[in-house]
Amino acid sequence: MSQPTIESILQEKRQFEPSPEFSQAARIGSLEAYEELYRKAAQDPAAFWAELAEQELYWFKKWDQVLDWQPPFAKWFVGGKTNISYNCLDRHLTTWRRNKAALIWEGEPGDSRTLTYAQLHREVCQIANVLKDLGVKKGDRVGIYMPMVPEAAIAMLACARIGAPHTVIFGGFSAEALKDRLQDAEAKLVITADGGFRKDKVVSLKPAVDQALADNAVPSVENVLVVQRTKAAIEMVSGRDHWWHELQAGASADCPAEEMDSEDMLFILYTSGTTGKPKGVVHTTAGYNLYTHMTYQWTFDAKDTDVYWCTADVGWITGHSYIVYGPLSNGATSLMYEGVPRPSNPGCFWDVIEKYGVNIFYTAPTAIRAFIKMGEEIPNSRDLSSLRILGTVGEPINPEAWMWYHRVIGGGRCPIVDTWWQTETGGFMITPLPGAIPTKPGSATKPFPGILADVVDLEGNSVGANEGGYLVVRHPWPSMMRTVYGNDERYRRTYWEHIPPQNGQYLYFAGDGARKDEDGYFWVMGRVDDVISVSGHRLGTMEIESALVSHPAVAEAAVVGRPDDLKGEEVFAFVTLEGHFEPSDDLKTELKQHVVNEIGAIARPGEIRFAEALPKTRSGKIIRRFLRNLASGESVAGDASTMEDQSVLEKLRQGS
Ligand code: 7RM
Repeated sequence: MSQPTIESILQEKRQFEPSPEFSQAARIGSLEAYEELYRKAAQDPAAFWAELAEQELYWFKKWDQVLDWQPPFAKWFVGGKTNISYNCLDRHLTTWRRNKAALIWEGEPGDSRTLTYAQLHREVCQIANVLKDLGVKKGDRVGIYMPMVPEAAIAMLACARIGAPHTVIFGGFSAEALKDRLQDAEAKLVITADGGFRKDKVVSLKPAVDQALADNAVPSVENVLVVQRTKAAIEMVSGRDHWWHELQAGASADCPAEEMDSEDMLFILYTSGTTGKPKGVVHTTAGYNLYTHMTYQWTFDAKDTDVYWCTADVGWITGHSYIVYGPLSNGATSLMYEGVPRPSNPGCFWDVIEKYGVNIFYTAPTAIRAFIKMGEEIPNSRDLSSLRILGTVGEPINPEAWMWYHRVIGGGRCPIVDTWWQTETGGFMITPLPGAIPTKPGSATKPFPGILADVVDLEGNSVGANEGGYLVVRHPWPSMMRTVYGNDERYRRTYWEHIPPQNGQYLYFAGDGARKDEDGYFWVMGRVDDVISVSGHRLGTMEIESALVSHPAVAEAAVVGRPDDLKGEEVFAFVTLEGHFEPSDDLKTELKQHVVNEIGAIARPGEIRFAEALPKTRSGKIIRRFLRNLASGESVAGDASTMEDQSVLEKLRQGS
């Protein structure tokens, strides 16, 4: 029931049409309307985006040039001046939305808070002034390491307001991982909290910041701003650390939004790739604003009365684009929840939907699979009738999980938008528009207007219907990443040269395998590189391997994903030891904990297997294909003749 196989989805023939009532009330209400939009956009993408940019965003100054494309480097709305914090806040204040709920927050131990647009604006302005008082200037990077509290969104918007790019680091990352990212970004200030509540426990955050900054490891950081959430006893370093609430209390609520160039950096977000170090994905101001605005509006068929809930953490791109920027730019009501489903509270999601009358619910397949296990009596006993659209993201959804979601959560009446996209793409790339595109369980359906997606071979030629290939995009789009922070070459290599450009035609290589069926529907099959997905969290196998070999006992490590019913994939590590270390269960436990310390709990190996040697080619490359087979208990497939030492496989099979 974990990852879909080609065979299983090739047989998937079910199709679900939106109801006539739904389509009638929808922004894009028929397949013809979608196709017309798509055609118009594909003919002249720049003109299409320019028209929307004019209609949908506020500009201090209009752009001179819509698109400047010097492959693989794109600039959108060149010469324009705008500010995403202004578009998310200020422009709503002169409308009836002034007193509309912008953020509804449900905290873990039962506390909750609602911030109207006027209230959110006020707090953002205050914190923006606090940042300025602490010496943060336009262009300075600010690290944000927070639990799921409104202050996380406030911090992001405050940074955007003064033009200080933020880099949000997921609160589940360890001090080591935090340090790496703060160093790479050369952050000037860090915003954190004493801790947060996670799965019935208080988790600490500030001590990890202290540890990351110890011994002046990140010399660029001058100040730390600390939100009081758990009231746990923490150390405050005098002169460096400041309480958020204390500084906020003395701060003016008057802080005009900085006039940003369209291409000024809005944020860096680190994500895993094939090689060791995470990449700092760079997004800029105007294009990202426009694209997350439009994709939120059309994909979730935004109505002003909606309560919208995305269950992601703000530490991931989904939280950036679809908890904070996309919804708020549209003047929506965005719900933020601190909790996660767990055995002690298996109904918590449905309670939140019932309590707030959530209309649009956006979550991940891994969560849906966990709910299936817990039984449908739990959601069946809650009132979920407010729901009108369901969404899914993060990994391929297997048709069974899709059907369960549709039937049990959606009551058979809610369109499911299966949104394929990435940290790098900024916003939804392939997704149904719910009033227009009939859905098929397991398919993300069709590209968003303006997105020239395709499935190709390694030469960049489109493959035929139902043939597997690589998912690519043939034309730049407004929210595409601009570069890898500080590393243009890595950007070029990773995304634009994997499939060599031909006659100056560059293809964006997403790293996913896919096929297109006879109706032009996309079926995303998963990563084709060494990136694995554990509970929808993206992890590079190299990162985990580096963490393992940094332990004195480990000589060599190879990490693969093992299919898992609940998590999609689980981390499975093969490890060879340094001569004087003996395999033992204690050592396994120690190594697992070591990975947690180096990266964070999301990367904890589910299993470690000690080996005398790893299977390698004659040129010394680890043959992961074999290890994947071994990890999933399958027989080793394919040709083992390139292997240097044939006895290695046999020993691995018998290994403990
Ligand atoms: C938004 C996000 C990106 C990777 C991507 C895919 C996988 C995401 C879907 C999906 C199939 C989907 N950003 N992925 N959404 N696969 N169907 N609807 O997840 O940067 O963290 O990950 O996630 O492999 O390349 S991410």
